[in-house]
Amino acid sequence: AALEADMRRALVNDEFVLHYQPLMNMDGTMAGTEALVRWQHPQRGLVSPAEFIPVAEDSNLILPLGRWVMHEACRQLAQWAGNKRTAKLAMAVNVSAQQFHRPDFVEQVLEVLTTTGARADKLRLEMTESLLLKDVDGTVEKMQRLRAAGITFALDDFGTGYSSLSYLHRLPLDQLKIDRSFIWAAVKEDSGAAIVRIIVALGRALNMSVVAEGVETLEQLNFVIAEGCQSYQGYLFSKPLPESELLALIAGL
Ligand code: G
Ligand code: G
Ligand code: MN
Ligand code: NA
Repeated sequence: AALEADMRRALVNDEFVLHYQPLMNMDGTMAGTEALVRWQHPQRGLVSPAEFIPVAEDSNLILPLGRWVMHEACRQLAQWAGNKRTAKLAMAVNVSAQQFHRPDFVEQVLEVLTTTGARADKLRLEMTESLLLKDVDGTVEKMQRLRAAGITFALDDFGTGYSSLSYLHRLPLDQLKIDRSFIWAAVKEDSGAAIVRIIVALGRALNMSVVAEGVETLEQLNFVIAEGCQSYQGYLFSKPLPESELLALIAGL
């Protein structure tokens, strides 16, 4: 509850910031970035979302925080559109279940696009298996409305939740992100490699591009390239960065 009150104060004081982790194509070009929120706390320094997102999700705070993230990511996306070096980048935003299942979620996102001038076809929403399976009919309906505007969808942390393969084909997903635990296991155990292979085949069968998450070593990168992943994220290329550092990185590519 102390943390919750502190977060309310932080929202008012504008203490949250977004960092951006590159999503890399296998040819070395940058496909886009994933926006990841951090809390620039006046006393505690940079606080990880692993610490405050679960607290925000247990209260209603995830709603104003999620709105702030969506707005800030789209503002940044619109700004990048005006620069040759960054114009092609897509922006991925993580969406919490509470946020998505609000009745006005679709209108909220469309309004943010209008307000910021960001292009819908550059915005990708990342959602987890449990979020998507909560109310499949309602979920599909919302996704289709957002999709009609040009927004795309990624299934995040794939393999860690309770996926139901029977529902997966009903969801209009564009991208499947393999959870990092499988990428790490893949170069350690035969069974891990087999799981990655199956997930890539599943993605291909369902017409989704497949992203390897948490790539930390060249061995892992070579493995996921060989298995047919289309892109990757991970510390091997870059951790999530403040915008200024991301731009410096892009300038050096
Ligand atoms: O950036 P980092 O790996 O520390 O993030 C930790 C966790 O917090 C991840 O599961 C990530 O998805 C989640 N997270 C980061 N930013 C956001 C956000 O803006 N919204 C939501 N819902 N989750 C986020
Ligand atoms: O749950 P989600 O996939 O949205 O969370 C992304 C999280 O993964 C972020 O907190 C980010 O910092 C973290 N991350 C990204 N790449 C790597 C990596 O290569 N290794 C580790 N350990 N974490 C990573
Ligand atoms: Mn994510
Ligand atoms: Na993920």
